[in-house]
Amino acid sequence: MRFSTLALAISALSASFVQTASAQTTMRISVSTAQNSHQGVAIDTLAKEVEKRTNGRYKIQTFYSGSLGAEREATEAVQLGTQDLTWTSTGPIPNFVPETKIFDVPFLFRDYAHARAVLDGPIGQDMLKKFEPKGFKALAWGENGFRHMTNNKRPVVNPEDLRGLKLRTMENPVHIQAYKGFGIIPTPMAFTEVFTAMQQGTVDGQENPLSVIVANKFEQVQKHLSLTGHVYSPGVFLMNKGVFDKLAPADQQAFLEAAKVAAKANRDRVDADEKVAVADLRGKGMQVVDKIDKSKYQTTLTPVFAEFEKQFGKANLDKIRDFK
Ligand code: EAX
Repeated sequence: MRFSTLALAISALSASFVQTASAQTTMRISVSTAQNSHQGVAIDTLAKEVEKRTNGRYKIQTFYSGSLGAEREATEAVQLGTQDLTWTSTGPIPNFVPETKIFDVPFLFRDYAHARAVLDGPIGQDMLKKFEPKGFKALAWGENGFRHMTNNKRPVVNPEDLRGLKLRTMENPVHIQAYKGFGIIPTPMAFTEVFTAMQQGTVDGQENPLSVIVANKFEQVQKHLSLTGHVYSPGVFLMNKGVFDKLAPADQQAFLEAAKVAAKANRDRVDADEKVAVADLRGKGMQVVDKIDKSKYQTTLTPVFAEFEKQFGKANLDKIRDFK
């Protein structure tokens, strides 16, 4: 073989190798709770599905327990582009996309079927678009779950039992406003500090879905759980918009489809957790109040709901409440 042909063959081969090597991109994603959880399943499934659908050209490294920062920091990092992706609850999101606040109104969603239908329907899909001007591509809604109250002071049966409790809240203005309506002393703080705060008695308690309570072993530092289900907590898969926009159209589709599969795995894990969580937590020594008259809690919040109707528009709240 003439030298020049051999040289051409070698350069073509090395070019294709460089192309293959450079085509492999590694991204990072994080959640604020342990891997063995509904949030861990969400990002593990996303990583698996993206790698499969892009034939290994995109790998996603997964980080748990807030190791890349709590939800607010991780969301900021994704917005800045120093982190490619995160899965977060909507806790800190009103600080980035204020329109999402409406989803954090207590007792807005009837049950899981209702919440999922709203988020996967036109209302929720339109809301995902509102992330884009803020530098995010919101790939899909995930799920954190209906939130319940825990504390170390006393059983909470009626809303009056909440009065004076110092509870950690997410850094979410809607939650803080509502919990004040119960007479709670809200103490906003990043999730990564919550376990220690309860252990040291800095706060009397917190509120979170059963999946979070179980995954983070809160029964070790909390005596009382009340199944208030006072608010639904959506999750969301966020990607830096610039990174997403640079993807080839087929890869953008791959990320979006992967996120849909991951959202289903995330929700399935919440369903599975909720079947066993109460018995599990009782077995580990928590006192669980499972007969809660939600109408009493809603009545207590009447003045706050009047505020929310002014803030969000009664029609917009009713559109969500009445969505079938
Ligand atoms: O992992 O900060 C919170 O309470 C959120 O529910 C978070 O997703 C817990």
